[in-house]
Amino acid sequence: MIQKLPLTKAEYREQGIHSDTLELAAKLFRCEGCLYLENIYSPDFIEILHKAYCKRHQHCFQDKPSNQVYLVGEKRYKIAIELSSPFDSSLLCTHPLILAVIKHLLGDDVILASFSSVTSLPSAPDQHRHRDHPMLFGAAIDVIIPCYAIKLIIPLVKLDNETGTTRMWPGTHLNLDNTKHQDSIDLQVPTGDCILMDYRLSHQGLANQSKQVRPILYVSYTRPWFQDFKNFKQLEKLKLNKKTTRSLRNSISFFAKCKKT
Ligand SMILES: O=C(O)CCC(=O)C(=O)O
Repeated sequence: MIQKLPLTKAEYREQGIHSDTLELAAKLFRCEGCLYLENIYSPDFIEILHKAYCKRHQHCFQDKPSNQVYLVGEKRYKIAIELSSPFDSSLLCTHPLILAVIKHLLGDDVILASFSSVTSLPSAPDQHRHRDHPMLFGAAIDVIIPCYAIKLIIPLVKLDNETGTTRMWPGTHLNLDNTKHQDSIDLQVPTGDCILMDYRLSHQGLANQSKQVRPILYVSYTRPWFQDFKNFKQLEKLKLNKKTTRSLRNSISFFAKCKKT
């Protein structure tokens, strides 16, 4: 079971989160390693992003992977996205509701670490089960320490049994051996909803049995000392221009030169 954070009408209207709700978010996230946020974006906004994404990256959607993608499974490509219109919207990396939760979980000095996407092509098979990053020490302390890196998952099409959802194993961020834990959940996610996931959580993209490509946006936030050295071997972590660099700086810290690792 992955809990939905119960946001009140006032919280949606005022785009701010009450301290009690933040406490609940922290409790649920600590226990499950993920948190479901409903109705964060309007489906119309997601459709604008979806159309722009497909137009921009159409040339990458080939069975033979191009050098602009990084393979994260068969027919499953990680693609860097330039933060230019419409991806320069402040709602993506610095959404007030999401950022309030993220700062509560990772601290006020949180870093925006990366902005990227994963697209599965039609007939992509199940991805391998994995965590997003090796544990820090490979020892018991890894599952005692608080979260240090979070991935925000924003699907650009609805995730269901046809397009393939992301299977998650709640609680595995607190298990050193992630293969032991068997109770998984396959979330059905309409457009507009999003999910926060601890980097340590075990998960797997499921097969795309539809005829359309299935893109998901990922925004990563980390504590300032953490460096993701696994996921950006050939890709830029943040593709910024001068305008987005300037506007982002007012809301969140980031490393201006996010080199490939
Ligand atoms: O395609 C998916 O659903 C999951 C992809 C993912 O989370 C990953 O590659 O780390």
